[in-house]
Formats: sequence, structure tokens, C-alpha cells
Amino acid sequence: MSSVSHDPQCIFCKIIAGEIPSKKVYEDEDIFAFHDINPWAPVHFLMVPKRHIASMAQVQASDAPWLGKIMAKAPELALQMGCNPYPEGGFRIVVNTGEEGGQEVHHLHVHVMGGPRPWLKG
Ligand code: DGP
Repeated sequence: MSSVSHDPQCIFCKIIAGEIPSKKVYEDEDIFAFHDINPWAPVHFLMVPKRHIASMAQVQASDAPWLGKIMAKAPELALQMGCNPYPEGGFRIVVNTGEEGGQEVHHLHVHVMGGPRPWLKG
């Protein structure tokens, strides 16, 4: 089993459970979205599965429904949170994975970032 319903040691599981406060952006039965505490962009929120899964490295075919749900919901939430419309606006989606991928919190999370430049490098 690559995921568990809740890891009591995990900071994002605690946020999902409301044990640590966060600025919630969206929630349904499978996914949760909240503002990043350390934003890199004018709009920066994180989207996570409610089940605890460490990273993209553990994702299996059976995870496609909630992963697809995150990806399909991201554009709507990006606009709602203040990203400008495509194509002049848009957003960036990043999923840091593992030590060499720059991952610090080991509960899979999708960064959604946007807003007026110059925050974007490269
Ligand atoms: P990453 O490097 O991809 O693992 O990014 C983890 C992100 O999580 C980082 O941008 C800051 C954010 N973060 C860490 N702890 C908290 C927290 O307690 N609350 C919120 N809202 N965000 C957090």
C-alpha cells in the first residue's frame, strides 16, 4: 500500500485534520488546497491528497482518480485565487519529489503559482 489514510507525524496530515491552522482554498472528500506559508509568487497555494502518500515516487495507477482531480481542479482554483487568464496570464505547477527534487515536506503536494511577474525565473 503506497498511501495511508493519516500519518500522525505528518505536518500536512495535521493541516488537513485542522490540527494545524491553514488558509484553506478548497476541500472535497479526496483533496485539500491551502495557501503556501512561504509563497514564491503573488499566488501560491498547495494541493494535496487527503490520504497520506509521501511523494510522486510512490504514485501508482490506482492513484489516477485523486491525482486527476487535483490537476483538473487546479486551473479553476488558480483563477479564483487571482492568477490572470491564459494565455497572457497562466500559472506554474510544480511537484518537488525527493531530496534531489527539492522536496521538504513528505506528503505529496502540488505547488500552483502565478500572478504578475517578475517572480518567475527561467
Ligand atoms: P516542498 O519544498 O515542495 O516540499 O515545499 C513545501 C512547501 O510547504 C513550502 O513551500 C512551504 C510549505 N509549508 C511548509 N510547512 C507549512 C505549513 O505549516 N503551512 C503551510 N501553509 N505551508 C507550509
